[in-house]
Amino acid sequence: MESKILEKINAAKKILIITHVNPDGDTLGSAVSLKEFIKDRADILIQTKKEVGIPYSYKFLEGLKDAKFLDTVKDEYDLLIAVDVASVDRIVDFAREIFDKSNNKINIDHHKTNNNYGNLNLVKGGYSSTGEVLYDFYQALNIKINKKMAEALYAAILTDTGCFKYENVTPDTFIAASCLAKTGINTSNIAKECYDKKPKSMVTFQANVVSNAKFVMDDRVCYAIITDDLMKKYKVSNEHTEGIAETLRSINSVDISIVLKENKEKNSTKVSLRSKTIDLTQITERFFGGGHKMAAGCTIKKPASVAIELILDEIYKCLK
Ligand SMILES: [Mn+2]
Repeated sequence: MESKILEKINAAKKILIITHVNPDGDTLGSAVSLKEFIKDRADILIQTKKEVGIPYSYKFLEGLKDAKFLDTVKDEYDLLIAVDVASVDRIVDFAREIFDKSNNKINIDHHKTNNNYGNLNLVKGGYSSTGEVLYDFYQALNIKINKKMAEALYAAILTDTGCFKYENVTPDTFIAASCLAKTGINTSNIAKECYDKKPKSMVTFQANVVSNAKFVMDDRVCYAIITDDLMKKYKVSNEHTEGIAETLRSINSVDISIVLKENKEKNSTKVSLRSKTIDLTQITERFFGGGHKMAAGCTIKKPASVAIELILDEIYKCLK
């Protein structure tokens, strides 16, 4: 599979590397490593409007500088590579049109729920991150990982493992991280860029959300609802909700934390779940969502007040 993918990359004139909606460090870092490898023939797509821009934590990745956005990307690519995109519905709007039309799609991912939607699929379900999948990809093909690629891959692995904390970490993850560190990248600085660049509004907003969280089932389950009005009040956007579910899960008694982000206009609610012990994919799959065992999500076409009842019903069944 690796050499088939390399053939496709070598044969293509113009390549679009597609990151998933609500981009995280894994999708962006993976994309940057590919861009640094392919160079000028490749563009990275970030699925927001240009005015929203590059997520604040990942501006240090130089490869994102000339990224395309949903309102600036053109239909001019003969090869599409989706990185860390668990399912096609994480590709939206015009990007989805381009994607559905193409017969030359590569899918590189590590989500167990990935259904191999590409024409070529490099999906390794047990891997910590797409960054680690790509690290192996370069190794298998004897492709030299330069410092810029290493920096991006390290950021991808670091963030998708919660700083090497999560269950998805294997001995091979540390080997990959070690080899990347040996290229001479500044690992401490990468961690600072990823975690210590939060805007003040984000931290105060999150403090508000956390302090209004509700606890049920003897404090084993905890949930917080985020409304558009609250986000407007603090002048924050979607990327600033990142980390709330992890904060709630870090409470001693909590098994499952839930963050519900209500979109009044669309009458729908985006649900993010985090768990310490329960496999969440059995819950999110009922709502056509996906993810990993300990971190998963779904979108429910109901207001948050209804969505939480539906989710809690499913959780009660699992916790019983
Ligand atoms: Mn990932």
